[in-house]
Amino acid sequence: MSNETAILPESTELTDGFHLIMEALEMNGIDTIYGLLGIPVTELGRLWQARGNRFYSFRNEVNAGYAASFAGYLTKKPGVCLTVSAPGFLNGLNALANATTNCFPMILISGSSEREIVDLQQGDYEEMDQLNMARPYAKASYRINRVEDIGVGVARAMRAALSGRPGGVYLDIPARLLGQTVDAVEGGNSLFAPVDMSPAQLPAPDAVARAVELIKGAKKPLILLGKGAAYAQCDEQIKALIEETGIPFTPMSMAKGLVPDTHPQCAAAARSLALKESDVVVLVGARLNWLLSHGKGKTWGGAKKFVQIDIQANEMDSNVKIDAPLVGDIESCVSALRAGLKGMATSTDWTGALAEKVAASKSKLNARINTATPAMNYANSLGAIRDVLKNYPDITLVNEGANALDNCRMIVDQYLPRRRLDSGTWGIMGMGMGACVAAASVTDKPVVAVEGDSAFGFAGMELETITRYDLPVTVIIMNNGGIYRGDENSPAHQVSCMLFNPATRYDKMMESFGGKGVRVTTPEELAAALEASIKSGKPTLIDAVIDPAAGVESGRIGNLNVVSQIGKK
Ligand code: FYN
Ligand code: ADP
Ligand code: MG
Repeated sequence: MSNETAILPESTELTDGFHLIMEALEMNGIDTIYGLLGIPVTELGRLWQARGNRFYSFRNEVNAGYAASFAGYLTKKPGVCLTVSAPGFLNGLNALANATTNCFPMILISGSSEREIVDLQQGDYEEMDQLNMARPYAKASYRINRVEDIGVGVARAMRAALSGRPGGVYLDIPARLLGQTVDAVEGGNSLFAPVDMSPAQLPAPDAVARAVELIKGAKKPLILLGKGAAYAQCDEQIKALIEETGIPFTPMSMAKGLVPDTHPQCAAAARSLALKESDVVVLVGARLNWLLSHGKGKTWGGAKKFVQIDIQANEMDSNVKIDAPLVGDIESCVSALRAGLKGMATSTDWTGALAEKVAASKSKLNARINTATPAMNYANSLGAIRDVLKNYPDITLVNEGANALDNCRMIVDQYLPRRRLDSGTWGIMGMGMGACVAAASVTDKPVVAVEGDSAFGFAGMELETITRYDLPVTVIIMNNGGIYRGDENSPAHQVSCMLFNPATRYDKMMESFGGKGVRVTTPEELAAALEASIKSGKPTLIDAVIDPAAGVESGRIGNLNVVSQIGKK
């Protein structure tokens, strides 16, 4: 170090790791960081804000990480999360793993302890080999050791998060790097913005021809839209493909609204029939994972051919044979399909059968929604929410829980792309409050979260974050007093492991942070409170008391649960 200082002329201006990291992020279009500060990154947060950038400071890193990942999904730009070392890093890593699983672009930046002490396991402050711990859970992991490598380190993180299949990237920042100095001009020159970070990837012409032939020959084609299609931001192309071919479509949960749920070709309300009876299924940015019964079994009925559009070549055949793989970016693939399918029409026998089922399912569901019950249930409370939200199509809906998730997905229609954020590929609980902050920070528009009371509990303290930033967020708690249900019998001298304290007042919790809290017990009260909170643009929590007996074990995925038969009569 002393040598380096000696060769610098006295008048040379210096910069340091703190400033170069901030400049590199700014150069890459990052203006917002979600995080939680402490040793050794505190000063980075302060300096970041002092430069006029935004910092959303959370109460637990996992929620900051979820916010970053959903911001990444919404903007097609990596969401950045900043944490302290070891425990802070581990909390953030949870969200990074979820981002990678969901194909959301995110960068987790964590401060870390001194390498020479960590590597000899000499017991440093928050000692942990973070880089290696992150590796299995991230799309890529890098450490920047030298101040002159900050430009290339940030560029690599950006490109790894965005290119091909998006994912989570870990960037390890040793404490010492932040304070390292370098000549300011030299440092500035080492930074750059990478060119074309998610380049178009055109599908091969023979792959397009194969897919076109298969789709043209189909008697009962179906398009399945996944959140990859929503992420791709080629909404008009996708709508045009659907409308020009007349093929019915069904959206995966976060693809709802990419084409409106009320579109005449939407077969969501005939989902089982559509999956079972279709003969050619075109997967657009959707994986044949557990959410689609791995493409086999009784969900899918008889013989089926699959066309799959995905940027990740080895996604093909992951569960069943893909008859026409289309490897490329969704916009290029969909536009190639449109050209090849010009003039195609879909059999009205097929579309008519689906439309009939859609109408029947909708009228059955409406009958449930319109049935008054002594205590609110999921159907009539969510029906009230649906009727309010249809007048605010631009609102982002955040949704998690088990029954709260499944019923809300079924009942509440979406009209615009990327307006629904939920538990995603892993079916996680706890993403809701982070997603609310992400949506509010990205859109500057109202956000409504429909939360199971259990799911909300994972991140309840972030109500303070929401009120501190005065975000236009309404959190609705579907409060049935327990996990799945609130009426489970407790064993002698114990409280059931599935129950919560029935005295809980979530509305008062919100009031304690200075937000508005409302408790409602009827669909009418719920609708009025929601309407008022959206209009107010103020942080609000609606504690919606529903029947403790409402809800079923594991929601609609009870088939995945394992139950002991031993000792059962
Ligand atoms: C859908 N449906 C409707 C409508 N929309 N009926 C009437 N009107 C409307 N608008 C019907 C649809 O046809 C289905 O009936 C049913 O409602 C459910 O629709 P959904 O939700 O699309 O279908 P399904 O089978 O539940 O979807 C499978 C799934 C989904 C796995 C993709 O359940 C899902 O995303 N689950 C995530 C669960 C999760 O992550 N939980 C968190 C962990 S909970 P039929 O056609 O008659 O079948 C831990 O315990
Ligand atoms: P869902 O849960 O809605 O079914 P998934 O997360 O399973 O959606 O699938 C999303 C898929 O979309 C991933 O396989 C991912 O590789 C793919 N994907 C994401 N962005 C693009 C893109 N721009 N072009 C092509 N494929 C993409
Ligand atoms: Mg509950």
